[in-house]
Amino acid sequence: MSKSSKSPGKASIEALQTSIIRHLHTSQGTYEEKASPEAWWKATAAAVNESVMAGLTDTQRTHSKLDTRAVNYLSMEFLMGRLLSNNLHNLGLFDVAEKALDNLGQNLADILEQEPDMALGNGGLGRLAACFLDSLATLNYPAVCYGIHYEHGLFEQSFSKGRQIERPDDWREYGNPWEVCRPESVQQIKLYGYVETVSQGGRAHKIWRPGQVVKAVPWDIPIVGYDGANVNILRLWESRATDFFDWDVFNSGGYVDAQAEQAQAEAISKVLYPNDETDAGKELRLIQQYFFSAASLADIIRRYQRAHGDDWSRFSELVAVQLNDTHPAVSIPELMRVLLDEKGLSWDESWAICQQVFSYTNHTLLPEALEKWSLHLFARVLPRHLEIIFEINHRFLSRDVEAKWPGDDAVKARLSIIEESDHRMVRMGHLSVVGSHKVNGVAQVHSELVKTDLFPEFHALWPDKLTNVTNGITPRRWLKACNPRLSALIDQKVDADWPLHLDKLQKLKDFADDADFQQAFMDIKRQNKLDLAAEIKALTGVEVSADALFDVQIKRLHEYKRQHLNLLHIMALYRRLQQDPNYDMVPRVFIFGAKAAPGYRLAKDIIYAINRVGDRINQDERIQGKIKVVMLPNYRVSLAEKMIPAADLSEQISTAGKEASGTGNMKLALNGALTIGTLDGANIEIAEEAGEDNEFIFGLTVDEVKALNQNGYNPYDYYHADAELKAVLDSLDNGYFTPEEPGALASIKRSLLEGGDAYKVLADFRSYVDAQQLADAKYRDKAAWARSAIINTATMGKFNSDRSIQDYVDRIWKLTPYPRKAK
Ligand code: 26Q
Repeated sequence: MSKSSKSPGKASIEALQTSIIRHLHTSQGTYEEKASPEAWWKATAAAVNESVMAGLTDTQRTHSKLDTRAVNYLSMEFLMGRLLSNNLHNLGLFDVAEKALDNLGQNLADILEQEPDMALGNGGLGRLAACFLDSLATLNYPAVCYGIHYEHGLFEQSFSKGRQIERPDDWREYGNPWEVCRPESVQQIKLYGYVETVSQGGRAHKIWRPGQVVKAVPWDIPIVGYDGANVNILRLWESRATDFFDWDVFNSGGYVDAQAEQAQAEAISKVLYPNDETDAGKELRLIQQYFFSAASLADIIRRYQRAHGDDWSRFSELVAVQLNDTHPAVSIPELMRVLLDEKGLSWDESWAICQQVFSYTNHTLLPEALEKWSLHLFARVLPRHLEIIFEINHRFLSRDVEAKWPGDDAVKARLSIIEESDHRMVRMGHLSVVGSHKVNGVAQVHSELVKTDLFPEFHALWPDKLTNVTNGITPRRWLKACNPRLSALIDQKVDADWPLHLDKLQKLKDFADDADFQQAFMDIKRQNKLDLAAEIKALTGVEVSADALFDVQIKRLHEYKRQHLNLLHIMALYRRLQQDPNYDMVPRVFIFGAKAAPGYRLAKDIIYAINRVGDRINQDERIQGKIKVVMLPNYRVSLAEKMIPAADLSEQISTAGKEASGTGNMKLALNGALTIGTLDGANIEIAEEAGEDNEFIFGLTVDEVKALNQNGYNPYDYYHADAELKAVLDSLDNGYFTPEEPGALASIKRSLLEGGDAYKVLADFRSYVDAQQLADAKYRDKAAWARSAIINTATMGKFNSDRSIQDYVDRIWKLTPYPRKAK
């Protein structure tokens, strides 16, 4: 396999060129003079697919022949982004393709832009799953990843007069060259209905009579590991109607009509829910969860039985199932149901298998994000599963909990899988902890809080169950592919195999004080900033200077992530400039990217505020361009790839204790941005690696936030004590930025004062402004800034998703790598 540092061979260029032309002629039905950029993209993808599919066949044959233990990664979300560039890099064909297309009079970069993002996720959790796919394949671990084949991924965002507008995402509108439909592996999924108890050989046997059956159709997307490694499968389920119709059930009154039922079946995989960190409790969402969990388990069981028939003794030896948050937690009662009701195993045998097979990753502590389902809804959609959950709960409380805390009903109520309130609920987090052998948080501090605050009694009961696996990101996409200039410099200074051994970047530390290297490093940053400046101009019409400090905050819009704290700082600087146009500050471009959940009013108001304040500032000639504010529309993976290499400063400013990990923080630091951040999530570990001298840490700690809450937090204290803060907040509701609509930004001020400021924005404001001042001062010292930027890149080795996956493998999944057969 050719590495990018070697120049590609003539023979491989010609072979790819021939293949592209063949696909242009024979699959696209067009020719060189006439082909659209889209046809070139598809022909190139088809040519690349020849290598992809060869790798897929080798890998799958090897894993099946050797009957390997595999992990099955279940996730409602996979935020893949674009695949062509990634596949070219991982196959070592990027430079080959560049030359081949150049010979054909085409530009690879333009062709890559034709590909729509595969945006089947909201944010961090979905992108983490995508990085893990890359690492699992690269490290040659047998893995199958399962999710939903959404027809519409995360909505497309635009702004109309500063307000967010959502439009449906149509990523497959013109076909997707990467996916293969596998009709031979279709599954039938039951829903609704009732449970019948029949006596069989003296034993009560349960039969679920469903009210509806839908088809789950699998689409496979090959996942190419780096440098000749395995090609694994991402299997996404699409829902279709069946002709199943149970008159018994529907005669009793549930029937609407056949057309409506078909539409309902096909609605299951229609659209990704655009909320993150809030649980809407909608029936369709529960059905989505069950639909893909049941289809995936049936698929896992089918593969197992193909080799082992009805011998269940080796199931837990060969199968690991990872639950990406509680979204697939209904898999636990589903596996119980299949083993008990369909395969005839005993309760104890089935339960032992479940606990050995499942493990669960928690991604949040926010109470509003912890999933709960109403018992009524659950009973209607999944009647048999609710019975099983009751039985799991009964045995758990009367054996495990009773043995540890005899007679303690209060602890039983707290640990119960069923929340007893006027409206009884199934707690999916509790179900996941009880049904798994390992539960992990996603950064050190988060995992500690899972033990002490979220599940303290589970931790007391099972001290070895709760653990940490710090998140990571794939260096292939998030450095090699997105930042080719810096990658080439690292190839020169380190070694070309750093994408497989990110710790090797430590060597860059040796050059941190070398003036020539600093120059080279910052020249690259400047080039990347020029590229982004052109993109900003194209997307927003705003002109920005590459000499300014690029201050970047990119993540979902949420109060706890505190984009409005960033905005208050911008408003404070603007106010200083208005009072004194010669106010001495380093020119800055504040760059945002964020989507708000369509129903999250305040988040949308914050987007509006950033856009309106930005418009005003960008147009104000008195400030001589010292501040520019832009919010780029439709933030997504492919836009992140353009923004991250150009960032000087990385905004990681969540309220301490709220951001489980963060992964954008890792991507930005790896590309040489300095972090301004709170001691939250993985920021803490990033600061440990890079050293606090190379960052701007500010704000309350987790313990200080807790203390403030206990002692009674009053945001008015900060409002009255800080004249600048007061003036800035007042300008939100005096119509200063929106004269035609004076109250338009008032909701933000209201949430921070009357609303109680749940996320401590006012408490952290002054400390944040001070940290920003330090960043300003440091940026004036070019050598000091360059040194810190280099050290950031050099010390991010820990945050390689290969390391995260190796942690899962060693401590949870216990897998052995199997390289695909010799190439
Ligand atoms: C739940 C119920 C109903 C509808 C939607 C949801 C839902 C969907 C997505 C709840 C949460 C999510 C996504 C959460 C998420 O992305 N969490 C982030 O996970 C990252 C990877 O571990 C962390 O780095 C981030 O800190 C965390 O916020």
